Amino acid sequence: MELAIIIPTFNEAENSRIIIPQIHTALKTNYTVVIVDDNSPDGTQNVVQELAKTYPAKLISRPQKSGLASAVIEGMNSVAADAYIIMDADLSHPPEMLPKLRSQLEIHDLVVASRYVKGGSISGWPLKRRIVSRVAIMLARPLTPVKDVTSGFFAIRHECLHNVNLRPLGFKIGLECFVKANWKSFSEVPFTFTDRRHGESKFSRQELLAYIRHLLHLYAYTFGRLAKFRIRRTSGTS
Ligand SMILES: Nc1nc2c(ncn2[C@@H]2O[C@H](COP(=O)(O)OP(=O)(O)O)[C@@H](O)[C@H]2O)c(=O)[nH]1
Ligand SMILES: [Mg+2]
Repeated sequence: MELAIIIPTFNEAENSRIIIPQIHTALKTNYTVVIVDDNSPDGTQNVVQELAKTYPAKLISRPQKSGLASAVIEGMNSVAADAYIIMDADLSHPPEMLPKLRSQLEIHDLVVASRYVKGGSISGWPLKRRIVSRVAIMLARPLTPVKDVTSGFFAIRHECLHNVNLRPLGFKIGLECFVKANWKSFSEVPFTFTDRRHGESKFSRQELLAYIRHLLHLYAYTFGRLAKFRIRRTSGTS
């Protein structure tokens, strides 16, 4: 199975220098790292181009900061792969988990690295961010059986996204895929999320508002589809 590891970056020069070799140590073969960078002023692109001489890495360069979700979608559209693994650059998502995600992809269409199943945890987040995360998860509960709905570390087979219209809204491209993609089986594997050591978080109050808008869109999408399905059944068409 050929994997594309999709990593959105904005000002992640230091982390990119660390994560690309770590991914290679974890996976060795049959993968390409796709870094989608939004013209980071800290020289992320130079670092990636330099490392691409040694490692299977590809840089997608965008002219300006345009959001995490749209970067991931652009990354997925830029490469041919049997499956994608989406992760952050900041080492919160440990590359040592990648072999586990790859082996689970042989069994399941969707594999989520999860902070909220037995054995998963979060290290280094202040209480406020933990509470925000819990509330965010509760609000999305009716949309998907995935427990860690806001996880940004997940793997999905390419075929599950065929004819799926992913909207580049906000930060939570995982939730967008969990709700809309055509997956038949999924698993959640526990991991410990560690807060970033280098660089700054791009998560902001604005992203929280974008999350609420995203939820409204997904509720309309899910329950609109359900209503259409019911109408079709009662009127006898298929
Ligand atoms: N290309 C791109 N990457 C982004 C953008 N916003 C965030 N990222 C990247 O998305 C990942 C997650 O962002 P991060 O700031 O760590 O968010 P947090 O973990 O929720 O605090 C990191 O690799 C960021 O560099 C963006 O607008 N464009
Ligand atoms: Mg982070």
